[in-house]
Amino acid sequence: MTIVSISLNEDIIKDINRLQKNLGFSGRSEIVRAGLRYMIAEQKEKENLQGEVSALLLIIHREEEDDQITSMRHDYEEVINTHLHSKIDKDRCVEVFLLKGESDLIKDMTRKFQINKKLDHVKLIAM
Ligand code: NI
Repeated sequence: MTIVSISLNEDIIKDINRLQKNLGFSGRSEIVRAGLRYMIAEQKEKENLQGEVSALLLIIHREEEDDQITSMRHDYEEVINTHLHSKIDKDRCVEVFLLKGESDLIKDMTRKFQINKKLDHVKLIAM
């Protein structure tokens, strides 16, 4: 195995420690490996999407990012069948997009939301 050093902030360290305790991982390296395997599997699943597809995109974000979503969604109107936006609690919202159309556009939309650091959780589910 190759040793790689990474920088993590305090919040992530806390989350890792919690995961280690709750899920019974033997160490931090094991958690990081599991997380990366998960991300690689997700990415492969996405890469396998081809042609016309149906998918669900789930986003959880802080309320103040509402405008961000509204401006981003305009580029993808042609694949958005249904868009549901609802408040979860005092300062968080959930967005559900039912998508149908060209897989490249759906993958592009997912990627744009996923690389946006202001959004807490972005998940694409292929149907
Ligand atoms: Ni909202």
